[in-house]
Amino acid sequence: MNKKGFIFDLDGVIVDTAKYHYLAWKTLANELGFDITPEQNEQLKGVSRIRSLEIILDWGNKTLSEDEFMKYMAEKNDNYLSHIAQMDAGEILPDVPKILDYLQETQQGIALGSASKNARKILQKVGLHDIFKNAIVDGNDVSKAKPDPEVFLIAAQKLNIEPTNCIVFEDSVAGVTAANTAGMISIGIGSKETLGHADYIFNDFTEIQTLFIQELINR
Ligand code: B16
Ligand code: MG
Repeated sequence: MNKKGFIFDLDGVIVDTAKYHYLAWKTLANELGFDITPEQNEQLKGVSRIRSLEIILDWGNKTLSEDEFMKYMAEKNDNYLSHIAQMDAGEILPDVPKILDYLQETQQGIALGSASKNARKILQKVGLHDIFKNAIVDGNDVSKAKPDPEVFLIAAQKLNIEPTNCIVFEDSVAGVTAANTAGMISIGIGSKETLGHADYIFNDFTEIQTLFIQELINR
C-alpha cells in the first residue's frame, strides 16, 4: 500500500479552541476598555499570538509599551490555559477519530502543523499526543507564520515524506494557502465561501468518507 503524509492543523480541525482564544482575548480587550465581537474573532483564526494582539490593539486604537505588550500576552495565555486545563477527549471534533483510526490502520504518516505554542499540551489533554508524537510541528518550531509553508514543510520532513505526497487538513485561509504553496493537497474544513482556494472542501469530518481517504492514498 502507498504511504502518504496526512498533516492536521489543530484549532478548527481537531478541536475548537477558537472559543477559548475568544474568551481570553475578550477579557483582555475589556480590561483595556473595549470589546471584540465573534466576527472579529474569526479573523484571528490561524494567526499567531503576537500578531493577534497587534490586530486587537489596532481594533481598540491602543498602543502599548513593549513591556505592557509582553505582560498582556502572558496574561492572555494564562487565561487561555485555564480553559485548556478543563479539556478532555469529549472536545475532539466529530469523526476526527474515525479518520485518524483509518490512517493508523493503513500505516499512513500522521503529523500536526499548528501555529499554537500550546499544541502539545492540548493534544495531551484530549488524549491524541501519542498518535502525533513523532511529527508535531507547532508555533515553537517555526520562524515564519502561515501563509508561509514552513510549518507544513517541516512536518513533511519529520515524516520523511515528499511534500507532493502530503495532504493537509486546514480551517484557515492562510493555512490553505500555506499547504498549496508547499505543493501539498489541501483539504479545507469549513465553508466554500472562505476556503475556495482549497483542493477539496468539507464542512467537517462527518462529510469525509474513508473511501475518499483511500483514494488519496492510492493516487
Ligand atoms: P497560541 P492553529 C492557532 O491554532 C489559532 O487558530 C489562533 O487563534 C492562535 O492565535 C494561534 O494558534 C496561536 O496559539 O496562543 O496557543 O500559541 O489553527 O494553527 O492550530
Ligand atoms: Mg486552525
